[in-house]
Amino acid sequence: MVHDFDSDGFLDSHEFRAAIADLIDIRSMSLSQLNQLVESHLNKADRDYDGRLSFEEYITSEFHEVFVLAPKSGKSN
Ligand SMILES: [Ca+2]
Ligand SMILES: [Ca+2]
Repeated sequence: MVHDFDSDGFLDSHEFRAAIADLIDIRSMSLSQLNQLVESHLNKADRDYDGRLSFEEYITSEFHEVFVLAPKSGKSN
């Protein structure tokens, strides 16, 4: 996984946040919005509730599609 910085095979919440920050334009959202986004997507994707995402959770989660579809460089103004 690209964002698995410590190469332990899991995305923890910090790595997951970095993944989101890398894939969508977080400058357009507030910190609380970002925290909410990270938390909600992590909770949805974390199917075994260990607080981190395995590769399987990562690739099968709906946020993976969100990431793929996210207009990273989209500028609204
Ligand atoms: Ca990791
Ligand atoms: Ca998990």
